[in-house]
Amino acid sequence: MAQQQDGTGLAVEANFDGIVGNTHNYAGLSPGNLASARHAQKPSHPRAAARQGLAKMKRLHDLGLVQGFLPPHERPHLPTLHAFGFTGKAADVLARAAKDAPALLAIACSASPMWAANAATVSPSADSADGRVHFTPANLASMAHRAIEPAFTGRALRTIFADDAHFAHHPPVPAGNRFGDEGAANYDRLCSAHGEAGAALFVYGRAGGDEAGPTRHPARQALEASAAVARAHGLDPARVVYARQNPVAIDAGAFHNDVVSVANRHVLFSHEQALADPAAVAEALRAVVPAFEVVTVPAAQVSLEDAVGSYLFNSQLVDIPGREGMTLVLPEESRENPRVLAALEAVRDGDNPIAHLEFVDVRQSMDNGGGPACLRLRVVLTPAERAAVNPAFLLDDARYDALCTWVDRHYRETLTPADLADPALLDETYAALDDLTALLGTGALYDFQRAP
Ligand code: SUG
Repeated sequence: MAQQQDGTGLAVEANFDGIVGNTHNYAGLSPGNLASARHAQKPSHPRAAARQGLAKMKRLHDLGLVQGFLPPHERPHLPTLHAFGFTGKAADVLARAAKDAPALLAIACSASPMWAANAATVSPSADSADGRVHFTPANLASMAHRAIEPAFTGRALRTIFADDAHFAHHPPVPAGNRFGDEGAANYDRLCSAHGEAGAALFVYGRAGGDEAGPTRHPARQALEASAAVARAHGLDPARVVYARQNPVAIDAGAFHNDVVSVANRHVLFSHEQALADPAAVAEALRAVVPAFEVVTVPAAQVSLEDAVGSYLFNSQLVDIPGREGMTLVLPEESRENPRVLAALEAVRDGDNPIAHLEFVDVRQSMDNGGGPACLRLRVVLTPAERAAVNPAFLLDDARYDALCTWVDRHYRETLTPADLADPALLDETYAALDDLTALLGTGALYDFQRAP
């Protein structure tokens, strides 16, 4: 009862999706991410990509969920190109980078911050020692184009979750490939209700100097980084479970665990081969959350290859208000593979808490290896915490319309790799972001707006 009176029993999981940036492109920057490699150098469609992302947010908002968003990052990011030694007028910087080091230009232009699951790890107030919501931006140390994200991510999170009474912000875990942190893409929280203390499940691909990792593709998440985040957030060690990701899954293209698992409250929906030792993990989780339940899809039904190709596990497992049973929000691609669709229908119709399937079109993101779950950062909020969120970053019908109009005004329909050096694209970025910060009332948020 006390839980209900102080409002914590009414805590909800909000989703903050990354708005797709106007330079959304396919540069093949992520080894081990098979979709990124497959689509490298293909033309992209930034306007469609951003509209698909907004449509997903609107769909979840209309279904009754709390939906927020994170702003796109400034790309091309001139300070990154300056740091690589390209100086002078903006147009010259872009032209010389394109000629001498196109890979560096691609790094400075990637719209990868759209995958908000990698933005940070977030611990709800029910789990932290000081009763605040804790945020640690991911250092994303293992991929150069993503390692430039944490500084702005931290600034954006502090802008959205500004109230110190409710929100605590930590610096990223010191970088270095051995301490790679990929944020919430390798973190799930199991609990009986969102407002009650839960179990934090951190999945890692590498640990210390051990050699138990994958052999073909990089393991991005380090155990040491997860442990640092758990300490910084004041999590109770008795409620933290560390689990090794199955190296076979990483080698099959599951570069983050959220490609092969997703959780909601007491339920983990997972591929049989997602974790190295699923039985031990289930036992550890059940010790903290007695109602813990795992819904496993056997490899005999859906191979890892089909799982990675269709992203059925990169779905959002949510409670829709007024609906009995949980809902999986899945990418369209997962109903195009007959084996995957059959497995999903068996789950929906089986004796387990998952009862509904919803499909969304996020194909532009999918082609770079990002499904519905990659696009969102989960933040559990009590009513008081929700009231303390900067309301400009919460989606409602009017905000959705305004963002659609903004995208249509500023985003190109098509972008090719050669376009990244076009100085007009930089001008378009600055005009778009100036309009966005005016729309959101943030004042100077971006580097180019703050430059002396
Ligand atoms: O980090 N793709 C992203 C996809 C991230 C998906 N996120 C989660 N699974 N949570 C990545 O590999 C590709 C960019 C390019 O190749 O242009 C890219 O960064």
